[in-house]
Amino acid sequence: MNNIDLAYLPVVGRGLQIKIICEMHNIGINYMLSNPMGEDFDKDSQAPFGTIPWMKDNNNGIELNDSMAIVLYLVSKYPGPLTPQNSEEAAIVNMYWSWAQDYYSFVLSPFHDIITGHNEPFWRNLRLTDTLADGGKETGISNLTKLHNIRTGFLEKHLSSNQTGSFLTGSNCSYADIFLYTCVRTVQKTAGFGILRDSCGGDPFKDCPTIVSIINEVGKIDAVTKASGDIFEKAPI
Ligand SMILES: N[C@@H](CCC(=O)N[C@@H](CS)C(=O)NCC(=O)O)C(=O)O
Repeated sequence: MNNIDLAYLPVVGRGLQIKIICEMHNIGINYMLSNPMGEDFDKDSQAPFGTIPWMKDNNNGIELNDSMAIVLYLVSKYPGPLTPQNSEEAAIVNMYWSWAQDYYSFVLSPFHDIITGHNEPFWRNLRLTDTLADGGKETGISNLTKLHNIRTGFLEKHLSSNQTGSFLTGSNCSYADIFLYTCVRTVQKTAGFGILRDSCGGDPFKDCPTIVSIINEVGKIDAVTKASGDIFEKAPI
């Protein structure tokens, strides 16, 4: 069986989508927990960019240190149901993937700072932002809730007038659907994102029926439930 080393954290984050994709494409994973939430891998010295996810393909030794690069590599090197059929399909899937990546980076990730109480500058090497600055927690949550509504509002409007099947790009599930699924379920279910649910009156996706119907379709795929296990119930974020 194909086999990769994958270093990430014991949270949903940017790791679960890679696990699901591996499950769907029959790729075995040696899962390593990185600092600051594990000791199998030291992202600061072992990952070239100091971030995770990081992966190494044990078949050929290639190492990759970016989630999208990892996913694009895996679906092209080890073809399966998520491999795009042509350049046009790949381009559209990548566009939706990047929607989810932006939503994760600019909405979910700043929420992580509030949930975990981290507000020191440079606690992450990727950005110099303090979500709690200029108004503290309440203002931070209110601003990010606004951003959540704007971002999801654009996607919902676009999908409700363009969607042609059960998934983002038609009748087949893509790796972008998988990332959208992990983001939406994180917000709907994890304990930490209770603050966003409360801030939205209970359901942050109440005005997003198209997004929710896509997510529910993704949730029916066996490999998705198998790879997810009880992570949404157990992981904090
Ligand atoms: N563009 C990168 C971003 C990776 C990223 O931000 N990873 C976070 C965890 S989800 C991280 O390693 N943060 C630690 C840091 O920035 O120092 C990717 O998608 O892989």
